[in-house]
Amino acid sequence: MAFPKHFYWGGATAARQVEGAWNEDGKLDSTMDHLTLGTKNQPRRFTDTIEDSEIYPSHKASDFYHHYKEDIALMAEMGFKMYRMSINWSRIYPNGDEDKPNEKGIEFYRNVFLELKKYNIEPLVTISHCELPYHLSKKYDGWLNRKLIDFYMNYCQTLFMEYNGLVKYWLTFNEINNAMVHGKSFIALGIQSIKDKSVSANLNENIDPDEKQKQYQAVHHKLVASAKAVQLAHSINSEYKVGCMIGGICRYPYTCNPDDVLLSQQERQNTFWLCSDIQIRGAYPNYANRYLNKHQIHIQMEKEDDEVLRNGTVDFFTFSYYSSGCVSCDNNHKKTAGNLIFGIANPYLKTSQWGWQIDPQGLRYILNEIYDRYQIPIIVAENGLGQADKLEADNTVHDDYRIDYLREHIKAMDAAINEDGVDLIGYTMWGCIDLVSASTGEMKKRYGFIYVDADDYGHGTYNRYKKDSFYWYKKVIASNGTDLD
Ligand code: BGP
Repeated sequence: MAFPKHFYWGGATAARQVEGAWNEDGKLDSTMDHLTLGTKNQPRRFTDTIEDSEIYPSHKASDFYHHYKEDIALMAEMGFKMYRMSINWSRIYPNGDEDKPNEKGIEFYRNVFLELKKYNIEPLVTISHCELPYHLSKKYDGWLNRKLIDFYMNYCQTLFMEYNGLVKYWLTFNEINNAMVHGKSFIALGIQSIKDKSVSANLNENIDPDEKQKQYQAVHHKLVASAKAVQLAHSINSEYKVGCMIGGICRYPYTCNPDDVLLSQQERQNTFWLCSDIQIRGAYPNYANRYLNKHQIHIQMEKEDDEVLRNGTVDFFTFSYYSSGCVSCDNNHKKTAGNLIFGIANPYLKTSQWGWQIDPQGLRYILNEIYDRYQIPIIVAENGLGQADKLEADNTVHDDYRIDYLREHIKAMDAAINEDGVDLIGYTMWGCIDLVSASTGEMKKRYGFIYVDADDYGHGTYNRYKKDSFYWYKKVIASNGTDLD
């Protein structure tokens, strides 16, 4: 069956993982520029100063900053209709709290958007993809400080004005719910409040209670900022469409024991639905109180917040989806890794090289859950397979494993649209060009259709090569999803 006529086929990246040029043309360091290289088993470390003996993968990343024309031409060759990218806040406002933006930063993204326009590729722009100007983290303690709302609004105002006519689709925050799930706290909190200054591929779900209180406060500030940004965008251009972006946490009850079923329902409410319920329905849901009371979390709110949240609901839903996991009252079961999800392994599923469970059917399942709840358009903003690739002597990469993964997920979307009636309008495959892994900092955990000749240590030519999946995706797009062979 065919996908809708104007389906947005495309790919996705984030500035901190693809751009590099971390201190060029007026840009200052972002929080992510302080994260060292890790591995599957060794956590990345957050350092206050940049240490000579360490490797900081975001500093060069895939060097998109200097290759964007070539990279966008390759996306166009595949037939992309949409490119999800993010803007590096510290390129536009290097410190985050200054009055005037950095013109060179503004110019860079304008050039990127013009390049996309040349090929009729629609940008989907994440305003804040898990990073902050480092100064905001250090001086204000990040999103724990309500002042961040004003700095963010200033940044948004600049983007909405400068790129009026070049961008239509915006996302306020990447995976805004991630602070509810794990200890990647510096994404929301500033460095003053972070106790465990490391990021690990096996994230720890047991957040310290004091930190939990701070996380929820910080997320509240982000939710208010998001709602204000939606209103601002619509007031500047009524054609602007602003979406939420939720980390896709799909967990099943491990057994039909009612205790497991109830627990999995509560987990989904607390970790998956909480933020989108607020961003789409405009208020904290009833079940939020149960969770907040249980953990003695008290969110400090201002008088205006209720109204701001009510009036700043988003236009569409986006989420990331890589894998699924299970929930059980019995903690003795085998655990699994995953993007944001860890927890109990599902015996019916296989895992990727990095231990993430592969579950295409889960994508159809969660798409139905989302659409039944909200009835607004949906974009799968991230989905893909991180795997080590081998560049052959003739510069080819035979990545049939990636093609298999993507094929099955595209079939699941097809069924969700054509059999279940879900209003899915786009698919931006994650890491369309190889980039630095968020959880480990590795380059060798590759997602792309386009191979970037660089290793974990920044060695390599940074030349771009087309993988087998490149030609395959080109065919998928040209046939609007009917030719998946
Ligand atoms: C999501 C992030 C992305 C991306 C992805 C894959 O949480 O939004 O930035 O990195 O996960 O994860 P990883 O890079 O750890 O493989």
